[in-house]
Amino acid sequence: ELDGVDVAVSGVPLDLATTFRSGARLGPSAVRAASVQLAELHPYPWGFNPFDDLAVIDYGDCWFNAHNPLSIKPAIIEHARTILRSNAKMLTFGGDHYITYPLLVAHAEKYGKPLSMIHFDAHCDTWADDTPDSLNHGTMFYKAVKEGLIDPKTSVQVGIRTWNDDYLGINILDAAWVHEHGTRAAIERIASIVGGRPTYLTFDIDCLDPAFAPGTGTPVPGGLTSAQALAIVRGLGAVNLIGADVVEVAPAYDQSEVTALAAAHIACDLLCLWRQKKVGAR
Ligand code: 5AB
Ligand code: MN
Ligand code: MN
Ligand code: MN
Repeated sequence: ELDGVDVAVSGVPLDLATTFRSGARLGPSAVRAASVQLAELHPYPWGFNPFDDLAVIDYGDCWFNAHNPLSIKPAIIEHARTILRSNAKMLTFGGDHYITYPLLVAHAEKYGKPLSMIHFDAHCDTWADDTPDSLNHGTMFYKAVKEGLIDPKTSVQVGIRTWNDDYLGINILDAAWVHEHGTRAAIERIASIVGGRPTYLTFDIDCLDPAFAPGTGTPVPGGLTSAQALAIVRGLGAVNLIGADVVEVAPAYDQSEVTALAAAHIACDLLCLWRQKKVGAR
Protein backbone atom coordinates (compact mmCIF):
# COMPACT_ATOMS: atom_id res chain seq x y z
CA GLU A 1 0.00 0.00 0.00
CA LEU A 2 2.87 2.36 0.81
CA ASP A 3 5.00 1.33 -2.18
CA GLY A 4 6.88 4.32 -3.53
CA VAL A 5 6.03 6.53 -0.56
CA ASP A 6 9.05 8.38 0.81
CA VAL A 7 7.51 9.82 3.96
CA ALA A 8 4.35 8.86 5.82
CA VAL A 9 3.08 11.59 8.10
CA SER A 10 0.90 10.52 10.98
CA GLY A 11 -0.56 12.01 14.13
CA VAL A 12 -0.84 10.57 17.60
CA PRO A 13 -3.34 12.73 19.48
CA LEU A 14 -2.31 11.37 22.86
CA ASP A 15 -3.13 13.59 25.82
CA LEU A 16 -2.00 12.15 29.11
CA ALA A 17 -2.68 13.36 32.59
CA THR A 18 0.99 13.10 33.59
CA THR A 19 1.53 16.79 32.84
CA PHE A 20 0.21 19.70 34.89
CA ARG A 21 -1.85 21.01 32.01
CA SER A 22 -3.13 18.96 29.12
CA GLY A 23 -4.15 19.74 25.55
CA ALA A 24 -1.62 17.92 23.35
CA ARG A 25 -4.39 15.87 21.71
CA LEU A 26 -5.05 18.86 19.43
CA GLY A 27 -1.39 19.14 18.40
CA PRO A 28 -1.47 16.98 15.26
CA SER A 29 -4.49 18.76 13.77
CA ALA A 30 -3.00 22.19 14.56
CA VAL A 31 0.35 21.31 12.96
CA ARG A 32 -1.40 19.88 9.91
CA ALA A 33 -3.48 23.06 9.59
CA ALA A 34 -0.39 25.27 9.84
CA SER A 35 1.49 23.12 7.31
CA VAL A 36 -1.11 23.60 4.62
CA GLN A 37 0.38 27.03 3.96
CA LEU A 38 3.85 25.52 3.73
CA ALA A 39 2.79 22.91 1.20
CA GLU A 40 1.68 25.68 -1.11
CA LEU A 41 4.69 27.93 -0.71
CA HIS A 42 8.27 27.34 -1.67
CA PRO A 43 9.48 27.38 1.88
CA TYR A 44 12.04 29.94 2.79
CA PRO A 45 14.99 29.58 2.56
CA TRP A 46 15.28 26.37 0.57
CA GLY A 47 14.07 27.73 -2.75
CA PHE A 48 12.22 24.54 -3.70
CA ASN A 49 9.14 22.70 -2.60
CA PRO A 50 9.97 19.34 -0.98
CA PHE A 51 6.57 18.02 -2.02
CA ASP A 52 7.64 18.28 -5.68
CA ASP A 53 10.34 15.64 -5.21
CA LEU A 54 9.16 13.53 -2.28
CA ALA A 55 6.12 11.28 -2.22
CA VAL A 56 4.56 12.30 1.10
CA ILE A 57 1.26 10.89 2.33
CA ASP A 58 -0.74 11.69 5.40
CA TYR A 59 -1.40 8.31 6.94
CA GLY A 60 -3.88 9.82 9.38
CA ASP A 61 -3.91 9.36 13.12
CA CYS A 62 -2.99 6.43 15.28
CA TRP A 63 -6.04 5.67 17.39
CA PHE A 64 -6.03 3.82 20.67
CA ASN A 65 -8.47 3.18 23.45
CA ALA A 66 -7.80 6.13 25.75
CA HIS A 67 -9.80 4.41 28.49
CA ASN A 68 -7.39 1.53 28.51
CA PRO A 69 -3.89 2.92 29.11
CA LEU A 70 -2.35 -0.50 28.53
CA SER A 71 -3.54 -0.43 24.92
CA ILE A 72 -1.69 2.78 24.03
CA LYS A 73 1.87 1.48 23.68
CA PRO A 74 0.94 -1.58 21.56
CA ALA A 75 -1.36 0.54 19.38
CA ILE A 76 1.45 2.98 18.58
CA ILE A 77 3.97 0.18 17.96
CA GLU A 78 1.55 -1.59 15.62
CA HIS A 79 0.79 1.65 13.75
CA ALA A 80 4.52 2.29 13.28
CA ARG A 81 5.23 -1.30 12.20
CA THR A 82 2.58 -1.01 9.49
CA ILE A 83 4.33 2.02 8.04
CA LEU A 84 7.90 0.82 8.58
CA ARG A 85 7.19 -2.47 6.78
CA SER A 86 7.47 -0.35 3.63
CA ASN A 87 10.53 1.78 3.05
CA ALA A 88 8.69 4.96 4.01
CA LYS A 89 10.18 7.15 6.71
CA MET A 90 7.84 8.19 9.52
CA LEU A 91 7.23 11.81 10.45
CA THR A 92 4.90 11.80 13.46
CA PHE A 93 3.06 14.66 15.17
CA GLY A 94 2.17 14.53 18.86
CA GLY A 95 0.63 14.44 21.17
CA ASP A 96 2.30 13.80 24.45
CA HIS A 97 6.02 13.10 24.27
CA TYR A 98 5.39 9.59 25.61
CA ILE A 99 4.69 8.56 21.99
CA THR A 100 8.41 8.63 21.18
CA TYR A 101 9.03 5.58 23.34
CA PRO A 102 6.86 3.13 21.34
CA LEU A 103 8.07 4.81 18.14
CA LEU A 104 11.66 4.04 19.19
CA VAL A 105 10.66 0.42 19.85
CA ALA A 106 9.35 0.10 16.26
CA HIS A 107 12.30 1.96 14.70
CA ALA A 108 14.83 -0.14 16.64
CA GLU A 109 13.09 -3.27 15.34
CA LYS A 110 13.43 -2.03 11.78
CA TYR A 111 16.89 -0.41 11.89
CA GLY A 112 18.57 -2.42 14.67
CA LYS A 113 19.32 -1.36 18.23
CA PRO A 114 20.74 0.66 19.73
CA LEU A 115 19.80 3.69 17.67
CA SER A 116 21.37 7.13 17.97
CA MET A 117 19.00 9.94 18.91
CA ILE A 118 18.88 13.71 18.58
CA HIS A 119 16.45 15.03 21.18
CA PHE A 120 15.36 18.68 21.29
CA ASP A 121 13.70 19.56 24.59
CA ALA A 122 13.70 21.84 27.62
CA HIS A 123 13.70 18.66 29.70
CA CYS A 124 15.85 15.54 29.55
CA ASP A 125 12.90 13.14 29.99
CA THR A 126 15.28 10.71 31.68
CA TRP A 127 13.80 10.56 35.17
CA ALA A 128 14.19 7.09 36.62
CA ASP A 129 11.05 5.03 36.22
CA ASP A 130 11.01 1.29 36.65
CA THR A 131 7.22 0.98 36.50
CA PRO A 132 6.70 -1.45 33.60
CA ASP A 133 3.72 0.25 31.97
CA SER A 134 4.31 3.86 32.98
CA LEU A 135 2.99 6.43 30.51
CA ASN A 136 4.91 9.34 32.04
CA HIS A 137 6.14 11.89 29.48
CA GLY A 138 9.29 12.63 31.51
CA THR A 139 10.80 9.14 31.71
CA MET A 140 10.85 7.70 28.18
CA PHE A 141 14.57 8.03 27.57
CA TYR A 142 15.45 6.42 30.88
CA LYS A 143 13.52 3.40 29.63
CA ALA A 144 14.95 3.69 26.13
CA VAL A 145 18.54 3.61 27.44
CA LYS A 146 17.84 0.82 29.97
CA GLU A 147 16.21 -1.30 27.28
CA GLY A 148 19.02 -0.72 24.80
CA LEU A 149 16.82 1.10 22.28
CA ILE A 150 19.18 4.07 22.16
CA ASP A 151 22.91 4.38 22.73
CA PRO A 152 23.53 7.26 25.16
CA LYS A 153 27.12 7.85 24.01
CA THR A 154 26.02 8.49 20.42
CA SER A 155 22.88 10.43 21.34
CA VAL A 156 22.46 14.10 22.20
CA GLN A 157 19.91 16.33 23.90
CA VAL A 158 19.65 19.92 22.67
CA GLY A 159 18.04 22.96 24.32
CA ILE A 160 17.89 21.54 27.86
CA ARG A 161 17.39 24.04 30.72
CA THR A 162 16.00 22.15 33.64
CA TRP A 163 17.67 20.22 36.37
CA ASN A 164 19.00 17.01 35.01
CA ASP A 165 21.19 14.18 35.92
CA ASP A 166 23.61 12.94 33.29
CA TYR A 167 23.97 9.50 34.89
CA LEU A 168 22.73 7.80 31.73
CA GLY A 169 25.62 9.27 29.74
CA ILE A 170 23.58 11.02 27.02
CA ASN A 171 25.44 14.05 25.65
CA ILE A 172 23.80 17.37 26.51
CA LEU A 173 24.00 20.65 24.57
CA ASP A 174 21.90 22.78 26.86
CA ALA A 175 20.17 25.97 25.74
CA ALA A 176 22.84 28.15 27.38
CA TRP A 177 25.53 26.29 25.40
CA VAL A 178 23.71 27.00 22.14
CA HIS A 179 23.24 30.67 23.10
CA GLU A 180 26.94 30.94 23.90
CA HIS A 181 28.47 28.94 21.04
CA GLY A 182 25.89 29.38 18.30
CA THR A 183 24.10 27.11 15.87
CA ARG A 184 27.10 26.33 13.64
CA ALA A 185 29.01 24.87 16.60
CA ALA A 186 25.88 22.99 17.69
CA ILE A 187 25.51 21.39 14.26
CA GLU A 188 29.15 20.28 14.31
CA ARG A 189 28.85 18.81 17.82
CA ILE A 190 25.64 16.96 16.97
CA ALA A 191 27.05 15.57 13.73
CA SER A 192 30.20 14.36 15.47
CA ILE A 193 28.20 12.68 18.25
CA VAL A 194 25.77 10.73 16.03
CA GLY A 195 28.14 10.23 13.08
CA GLY A 196 26.65 8.19 10.25
CA ARG A 197 24.64 5.89 12.51
CA PRO A 198 20.88 5.39 12.07
CA THR A 199 19.49 8.33 14.03
CA TYR A 200 16.00 9.11 15.27
CA LEU A 201 15.14 12.78 15.84
CA THR A 202 12.55 13.82 18.41
CA PHE A 203 11.55 17.46 18.68
CA ASP A 204 9.64 18.49 21.82
CA ILE A 205 8.30 21.92 20.92
CA ASP A 206 9.11 23.13 24.44
CA CYS A 207 12.80 23.22 23.45
CA LEU A 208 11.74 26.61 22.04
CA ASP A 209 11.45 29.58 24.35
CA PRO A 210 7.83 30.27 25.41
CA ALA A 211 8.07 33.52 23.42
CA PHE A 212 8.18 31.37 20.27
CA ALA A 213 6.13 28.42 21.47
CA PRO A 214 3.68 29.33 24.21
CA GLY A 215 1.34 26.52 23.14
CA THR A 216 2.72 23.63 25.13
CA GLY A 217 2.00 21.95 28.45
CA THR A 218 5.35 22.56 30.13
CA PRO A 219 6.94 25.83 28.94
CA VAL A 220 10.33 26.88 30.37
CA PRO A 221 11.93 30.33 29.79
CA GLY A 222 15.44 30.60 28.38
CA GLY A 223 14.89 28.33 25.40
CA LEU A 224 16.00 28.29 21.78
CA THR A 225 14.60 30.82 19.37
CA SER A 226 12.69 29.34 16.45
CA ALA A 227 15.48 30.69 14.21
CA GLN A 228 18.12 28.76 16.19
CA ALA A 229 16.14 25.51 16.12
CA LEU A 230 15.45 25.83 12.40
CA ALA A 231 19.10 26.61 11.67
CA ILE A 232 20.22 23.54 13.60
CA VAL A 233 17.71 21.20 11.96
CA ARG A 234 18.60 22.59 8.52
CA GLY A 235 22.24 21.89 9.24
CA LEU A 236 21.74 18.17 9.81
CA GLY A 237 22.13 17.15 6.15
CA ALA A 238 25.00 14.79 7.03
CA VAL A 239 22.94 12.85 9.58
CA ASN A 240 21.42 9.47 8.70
CA LEU A 241 17.89 10.40 9.75
CA ILE A 242 15.66 7.31 9.92
CA GLY A 243 12.56 8.86 11.50
CA ALA A 244 11.35 11.92 13.36
CA ASP A 245 8.57 13.34 15.47
CA VAL A 246 7.41 16.79 16.58
CA VAL A 247 5.52 16.61 19.86
CA GLU A 248 3.85 18.44 22.75
CA VAL A 249 2.06 21.13 20.75
CA ALA A 250 -1.00 22.16 22.81
CA PRO A 251 -2.65 24.85 20.69
CA ALA A 252 -5.21 25.96 23.27
CA TYR A 253 -2.55 27.99 25.13
CA ASP A 254 -1.60 29.92 22.02
CA GLN A 255 -4.16 32.25 20.47
CA SER A 256 -1.57 33.43 17.97
CA GLU A 257 -0.91 29.93 16.57
CA VAL A 258 2.84 30.60 16.31
CA THR A 259 3.57 27.35 18.14
CA ALA A 260 1.91 25.16 15.49
CA LEU A 261 3.51 27.30 12.79
CA ALA A 262 6.98 26.75 14.27
CA ALA A 263 6.26 23.01 14.51
CA ALA A 264 5.13 22.95 10.88
CA HIS A 265 8.32 24.71 9.78
CA ILE A 266 10.47 22.23 11.69
CA ALA A 267 8.50 19.40 10.04
CA CYS A 268 8.95 20.96 6.62
CA ASP A 269 12.69 21.25 7.20
CA LEU A 270 12.84 17.58 8.16
CA LEU A 271 11.13 16.78 4.84
CA CYS A 272 13.69 18.99 3.10
CA LEU A 273 16.51 16.94 4.67
CA TRP A 274 14.96 13.73 3.31
CA ARG A 275 14.40 15.37 -0.05
CA GLN A 276 18.08 16.36 -0.11
CA LYS A 277 19.04 12.72 0.56
CA LYS A 278 16.81 11.60 -2.31
CA VAL A 279 17.70 14.06 -5.07
CA GLY A 280 20.94 15.62 -3.81
CA ALA A 281 21.63 19.17 -2.73
CA ARG A 282 20.76 21.75 -5.33
B1 5AB B 1 8.34 16.78 28.50
C1 5AB B 1 7.40 18.01 34.66
N1 5AB B 1 8.23 17.17 35.44
O1 5AB B 1 5.94 16.18 34.85
C2 5AB B 1 6.02 17.36 34.53
O2 5AB B 1 7.57 17.98 28.19
C3 5AB B 1 8.00 18.23 33.31
O3 5AB B 1 8.01 15.69 27.62
C4 5AB B 1 8.00 17.02 32.42
O4 5AB B 1 9.75 17.10 28.23
C5 5AB B 1 8.38 17.39 31.00
O5 5AB B 1 5.08 18.02 34.10
C6 5AB B 1 8.12 16.31 30.02
C7 5AB B 1 7.26 19.34 35.35
MN1 MN C 1 9.78 19.12 27.43
MN1 MN D 1 9.78 16.04 26.29
MN1 MN E 1 5.92 18.94 27.87
